Amino acid sequence: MEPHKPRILLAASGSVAAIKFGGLCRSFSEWAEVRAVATKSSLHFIDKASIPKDVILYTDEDEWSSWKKIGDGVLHIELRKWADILVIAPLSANTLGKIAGGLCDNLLTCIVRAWDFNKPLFLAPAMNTFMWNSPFTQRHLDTICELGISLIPPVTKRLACGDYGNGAMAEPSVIYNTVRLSVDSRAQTGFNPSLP
Ligand code: PCO
Repeated sequence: MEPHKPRILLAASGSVAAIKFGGLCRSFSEWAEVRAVATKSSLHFIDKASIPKDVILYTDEDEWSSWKKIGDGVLHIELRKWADILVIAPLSANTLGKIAGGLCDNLLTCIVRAWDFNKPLFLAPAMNTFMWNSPFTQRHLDTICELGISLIPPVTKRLACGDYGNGAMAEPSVIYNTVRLSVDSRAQTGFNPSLP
């Protein structure tokens, strides 16, 4: 059987860097099968018209709309089973904290809470420098590191509020290349996303 294209679940949480989410979906969809998840606050920054037509965008509203009776699929579980890889870009300070604490109060954090950590999960944080430098960040990153999650570190540049500092989301090309390289190297070691 031909291995299928990698199934990438791309998610955005509530940071101004979500303005770049449509572009990220576009670049990934040229190589992989992409589905997208957006939190309520990320929708403030996402231009839905920038999401490619073949990429389904799921939001919290979709979580329970198709569930009617026992046995019907539950969206966060379906997406968790479907995806080979989860990429959260941007990852807000709030969603970082929730993931580190195991909280799950929306579609995205429920997917993470149900995640199979044998499958890659990439996080690209984006937040103000004061938040990035807060002692909470290191605590949360330590937890995330223990779980085997891969961090795509933020960069130093002009931020949404005009401040200059670390906390800006890594360039979309860096996010794309990091994920692509890791998938290609797993493929070389015999990993096949179409096998269980
Ligand atoms: C609020 N938050 C941020 C988010 C991180 N910033 C970035 C970049 C953008 C412009 O290139 C906003 C995408 O600076 O990722 O700034 C802080 S004041």
